[in-house]
Amino acid sequence: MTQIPGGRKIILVTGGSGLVGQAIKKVSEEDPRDDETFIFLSSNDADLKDPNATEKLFEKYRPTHVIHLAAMVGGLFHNMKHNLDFLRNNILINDNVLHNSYKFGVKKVISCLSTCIFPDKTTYPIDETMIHNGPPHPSNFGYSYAKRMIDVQNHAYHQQHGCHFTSVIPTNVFGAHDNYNLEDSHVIPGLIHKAYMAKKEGKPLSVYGSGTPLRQFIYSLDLAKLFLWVLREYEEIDPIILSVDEASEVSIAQVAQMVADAFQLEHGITLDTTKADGQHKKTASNNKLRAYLPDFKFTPLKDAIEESVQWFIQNYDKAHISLLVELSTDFKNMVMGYDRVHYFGQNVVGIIMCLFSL
Ligand code: GFB
Repeated sequence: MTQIPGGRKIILVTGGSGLVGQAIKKVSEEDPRDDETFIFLSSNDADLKDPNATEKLFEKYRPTHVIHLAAMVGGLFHNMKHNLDFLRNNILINDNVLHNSYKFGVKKVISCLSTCIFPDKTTYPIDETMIHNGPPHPSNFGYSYAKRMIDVQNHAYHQQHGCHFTSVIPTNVFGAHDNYNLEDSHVIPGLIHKAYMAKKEGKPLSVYGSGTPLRQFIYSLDLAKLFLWVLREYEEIDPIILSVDEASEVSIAQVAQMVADAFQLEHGITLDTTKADGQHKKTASNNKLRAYLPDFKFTPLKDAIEESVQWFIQNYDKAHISLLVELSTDFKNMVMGYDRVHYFGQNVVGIIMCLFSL
């Protein structure tokens, strides 16, 4: 085990440029500790699917602690199309990060799972003891089995080498710096992106599916505060669910209405029932968390949606939006001679296509 003089924590955050990573960056800067130094990595720093590149990273930073967020992630529709990639990429990333954490004597690793990994056929509410009790929902079995393996790896490293690797299981996360790509995104960033365009085009917000599925949504900033608590205080190898209370569970239609209200949409929402609903519900118990933190205050969902919408509007130009999806909408508009200036300013490829269309 590497002993760091003065007990300083060097905390490596894999996937540090994404939704949860950026929230941990914000919260850790607002609540700094003298003995903590955070290093936020992005996929530009190293391809964690590559064992040699991962080893070089650990060699370079010699972390004492790791918050492991890096993963192939995505919403229902992305999972349904890429279960094999989700399985293989996440297994490779997780094995490289955990094995190098062992080799470099990392004192603590916190990996991030998700409540979608729990069995689909189960009793509710779901709790931490049920993680391996049967197959996950077929829409995301690749991601789910790869993430379940982390819990198995954590116990194996602890049993054989005494390592202190643990994991947290958040419910659906949302907030600033999300992925707004309409094909790959989760539901809330997808709705925020579509509401932004509906506002611009004076149209209703199209909600995929029946709107009846139920979800517990945790705001990225609340999750970040809980990650810092786990880093500093949580000593178990067993995972812990990080979720809002069961009473805060809402339907997709209810959360879509909150997004529409935040944009003050005038044409309401429509349901596109040609699209899948996915898992009907994955109601999770946060009793274990509440036993540790009975007074933790979660941001009310409506307020968190408002803040997330304002962030997207103010950061639209640099938000993670897929170019192709953007082009098709605007290309149609451009061809109809609308919004030309916006087009040229934004997209190199757009310019080429413009030139092509002139
Ligand atoms: O966040 P989401 O994509 O994934 O939410 P899951 C899907 C639910 O939202 C479905 C509805 O019921 C969709 O029909 N929905 C409505 C939309 N409009 C939209 C939209 O514009 N985009 C999307 N994406 N959904 C994921 C797992 O499950 O949960 C992942 O597949 C991960 O692996 C994530 O665990 C947290 O909540 O169904």
